[in-house]
Amino acid sequence: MNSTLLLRRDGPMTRELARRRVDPIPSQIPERLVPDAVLDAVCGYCSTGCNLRIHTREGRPVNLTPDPAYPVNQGMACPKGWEALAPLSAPDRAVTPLLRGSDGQLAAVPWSTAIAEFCARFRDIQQRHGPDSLAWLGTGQILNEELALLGAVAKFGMGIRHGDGNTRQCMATAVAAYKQSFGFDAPPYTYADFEASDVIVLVGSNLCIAHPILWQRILQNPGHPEILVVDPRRTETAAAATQHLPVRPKSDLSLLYGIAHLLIEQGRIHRAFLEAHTTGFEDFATFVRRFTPDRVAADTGLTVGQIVRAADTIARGKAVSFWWTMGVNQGHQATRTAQAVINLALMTGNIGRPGTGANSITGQCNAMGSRLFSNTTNLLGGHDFTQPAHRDFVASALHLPTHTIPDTNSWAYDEIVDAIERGVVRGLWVVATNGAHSWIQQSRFRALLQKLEFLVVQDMFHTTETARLAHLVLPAAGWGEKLGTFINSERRIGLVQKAARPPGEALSDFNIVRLVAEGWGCGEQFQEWSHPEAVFRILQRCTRGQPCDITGIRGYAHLAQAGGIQWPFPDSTGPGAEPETERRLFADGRFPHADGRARFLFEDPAPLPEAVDTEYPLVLLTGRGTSAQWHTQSRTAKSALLRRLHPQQLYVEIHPNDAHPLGIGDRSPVQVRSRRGELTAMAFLTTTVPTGSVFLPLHYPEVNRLTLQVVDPHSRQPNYKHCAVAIAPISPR
Ligand SMILES: Nc1nc2c(c(=O)[nH]1)N[C@H]1C(S)=C(S)[C@@H](COP(=O)(O)OP(=O)(O)OC[C@H]3O[C@@H](n4cnc5c(=O)[nH]c(N)nc54)[C@H](O)[C@@H]3O)O[C@H]1N2
Ligand SMILES: Nc1nc2c(c(=O)[nH]1)N[C@H]1C(S)=C(S)[C@@H](COP(=O)(O)OP(=O)(O)OC[C@H]3O[C@@H](n4cnc5c(=O)[nH]c(N)nc54)[C@H](O)[C@@H]3O)O[C@H]1N2
Ligand code: SF4
Ligand SMILES: [Mo]
Repeated sequence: MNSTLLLRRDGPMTRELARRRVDPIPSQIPERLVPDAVLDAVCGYCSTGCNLRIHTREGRPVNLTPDPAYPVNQGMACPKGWEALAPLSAPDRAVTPLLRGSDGQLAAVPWSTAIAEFCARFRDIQQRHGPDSLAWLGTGQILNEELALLGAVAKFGMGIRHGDGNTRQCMATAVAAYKQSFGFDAPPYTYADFEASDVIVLVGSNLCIAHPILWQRILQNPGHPEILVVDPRRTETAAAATQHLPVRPKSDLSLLYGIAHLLIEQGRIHRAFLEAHTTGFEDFATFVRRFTPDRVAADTGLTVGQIVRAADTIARGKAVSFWWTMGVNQGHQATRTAQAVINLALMTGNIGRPGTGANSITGQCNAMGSRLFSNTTNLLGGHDFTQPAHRDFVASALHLPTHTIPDTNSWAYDEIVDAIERGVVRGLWVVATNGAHSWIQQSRFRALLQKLEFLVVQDMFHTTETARLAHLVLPAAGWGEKLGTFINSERRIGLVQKAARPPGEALSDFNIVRLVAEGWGCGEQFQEWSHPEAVFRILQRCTRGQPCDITGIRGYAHLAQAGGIQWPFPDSTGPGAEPETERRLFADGRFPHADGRARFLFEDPAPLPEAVDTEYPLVLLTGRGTSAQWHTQSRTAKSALLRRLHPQQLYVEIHPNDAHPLGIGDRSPVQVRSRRGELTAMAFLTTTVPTGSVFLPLHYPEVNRLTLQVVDPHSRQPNYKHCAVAIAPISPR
């Protein structure tokens, strides 16, 4: 933290904060701005985790040059990365705290008033309504040190029991699937696996658009691999595949079980691996017998030939890697679908070797960090709130008494939402997520946000759909304006340096949370959490002995010099040891479950929560639209260049065979309706969507008016990829 800057900016509270500052080991990476510098920073958009070196002149960022030596992106970047500096100077940056007055308007207030009001209102709610009456919603888009401080202060300091984040919308399924199957949330791969596979299977993943640099890594594969894409739409990725399997939406379970059945029937499985390293295979083999090619063809809409060819390709592969993203994670049976992918990798022995793996590709820049350190679903360091030994361990790593650590899990995002409806949750603190746009079944969610007694929104911009509903807006610094670390999809911890001063009175999330802790009166508990690198050391301690042990990292300078370091990297590796640049998990076939074995988990396909009918005859698919748009567009819409790379108006993709009978022409206005709401869009006629389905990109604020809050029972992740809609032309007046 730059305490002098804080001191200048604010009054006695921050002076107190600065006085208490204790930093036992001086940081080697300065947080102070250096006038002319080249600073390493991992990109703040997607989980690929590209390096974008930031050049500064006279203390201001002027340019970016991705480092060709960085193992992830090798000097490449996608449009969002190249334009990463643009949002920093946007005119709608939140530059002072804003408090809603008795006239209903948001007005600028000093930090001291904002923090005092926040704490007074939250404490009042907590005293009147008990410990379940407050909650926070965090994110996979702030630094590890920030999300850890937020989770620790909220849970251990302020006694807020329930915290979740936008990672629930995104990665919760992968977390649940890995934990149940492997015993720990452990994506096993390294990006070099894209280049070492001879068969690459992508399930519900549009890499070309959502992870363009990972797609580049596939293109660098010298072996011209077979690429199988399972996606109802002929996406940019599917169009480039050697086999596109256009499954009926949400029929993946049947396909994956059907492929398993063929492999077993033909004896093309890895018996020795199954016997040595897994449990439950025999039951699984019995279970999948009912998924005959004919049944699977009927369930998925594929031909028997397509299914048999896919199984044959997988069986012939010497190094087969299986990858999945939101087409799997967002579904009513998402966890079992992810596990059906994992099962295929296990039964064919495609794990732990180069070019293999059951690989969930992450979404946001620090979703992996939030999985380990946000204190929401896991206790710090991948621990479990409900296990006394874990609580004791973390308490001693934090030098806190064990009783400050709750012994129950938080409610999940959807449960927090339901608790607002029941009048139980009355105060909500939202950090770096824009739920009023991105959460499912939007009209209900927005109405519930308005029901809250006190809504605090901490964001870079005061104009987001969620910030507009807040009682208090706290202005946050963004990527490039603060120091800390992210963890990318392949478990690589990378450094993000500070290259710009936040505008006006905006502060880093780190400093905002420290102010809240002081205002609440629990600052004393977090004295050691004085500076990002000091927090990094605390987090390292919390990982000791875990599968994600990172005690061997020798500070931020080590991360910068090594080109990021993948977990695990325990100090037992040896003093002064250097990590290998690319590392994968499970080379020895040992999984983190107590018996060292991976589990086969499976379940019968369940009926769709909202099947199409005559009134709502089409399936709505939603997802990423272009590589130039990020989620709710609070950042990407600020770049004039990026705005030229995508349609300005909401569009709906529809097959000509569905459009023509309804009298819908290309580029004509249409109304799309579901049982929850309606929106207007421009029809985009294309054969890339299958008949019977339409596609809407999530980047436009209206889209979630249509979606239905259905969650997977294991992960509680919402199903953004299936509901029933109707579409009609809007006749020109
Ligand atoms: N440009 C850009 N890149 C991003 C993001 C962004 O907003 N913009 N967001 C980032 C984040 S947080 C995430 S989580 C990732 C998401 O990355 P992806 O998951 O690749 O993106 P989506 O478009 O949400 O979904 C992928 C595909 O799932 C398909 N799908 C829908 N239903 C089904 C189904 O039932 N079965 C199968 N097999 N497929 C189905 C959709 O047609 C879609 O093409 O992207 C990250 N990268
Ligand atoms: N229909 C549909 N809806 C979806 C999806 C889908 O496929 N279909 N996908 C879901 C998925 S996978 C995801 S991940 C979510 C994403 O949903 P959100 O998290 O709501 O989307 P973002 O636009 O990324 O919101 C991040 C917010 O944080 C702010 N911000 C950025 N950096 C900082 C910072 O450093 N500090 C602070 N305090 N604020 C910051 C931004 O201005 C922005 O308002 O959307 C989900 N919603
Ligand atoms: S691929 Fe992802 S991490 Fe790389 S530059 Fe683009 S948005 Fe950033
Ligand atoms: Mo995501």
